[in-house]
Amino acid sequence: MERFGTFLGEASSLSRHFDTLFLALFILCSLVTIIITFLIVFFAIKYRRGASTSRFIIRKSTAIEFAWTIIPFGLFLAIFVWAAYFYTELLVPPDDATVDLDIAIVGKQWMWKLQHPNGKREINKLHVPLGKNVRLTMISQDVIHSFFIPAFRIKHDVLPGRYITIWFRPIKLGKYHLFCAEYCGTDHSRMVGQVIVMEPSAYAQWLQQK
Ligand SMILES: [Cu+2]
Repeated sequence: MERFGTFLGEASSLSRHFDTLFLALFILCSLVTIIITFLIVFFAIKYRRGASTSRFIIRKSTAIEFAWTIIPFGLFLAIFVWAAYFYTELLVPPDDATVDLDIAIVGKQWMWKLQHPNGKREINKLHVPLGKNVRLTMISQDVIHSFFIPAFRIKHDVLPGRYITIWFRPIKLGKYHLFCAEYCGTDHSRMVGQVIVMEPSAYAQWLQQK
């Protein structure tokens, strides 16, 4: 069963971490919104035209000023550090020696071209073995594209003239959407594909097929 709050399947080792981060950010922002909205409405009513409330007593509290500046700052800074940590996780595989599979990807208007280590190529389809660390080295042939697999929670811009490396470890068999997430021209909306997670033995067999 899917976890509450997630409408997408969690199909990679990083999915859950990004979901928790998103949930924390959502809750924090909701609290800030609720508190500020409440205060706006509360003061608008309290100091409405004609209200008998005194407008001349001004009490200053440095402690309160510091508290409402430093506490939210600290909370949002923590979210930033948390997000930066997992962004680094996405870019850097746990250890170079633990990469099981290297895939080379070229984005172009309007398709994804992918190549496996033995030279086998595919277009708009990516077959990967379950439970293995897959490293993607991506570049674009023309404009900026963005490689996006929602179920894996991985998305990264693919640029012309610069290699980008990200990685993932699929934890669930199945077929998943692959999108281009950066508007790249007329047929951007058709620049879609499929990621197929297979048992390692089935993948090995598939790799040998002509
Ligand atoms: Cu594109």
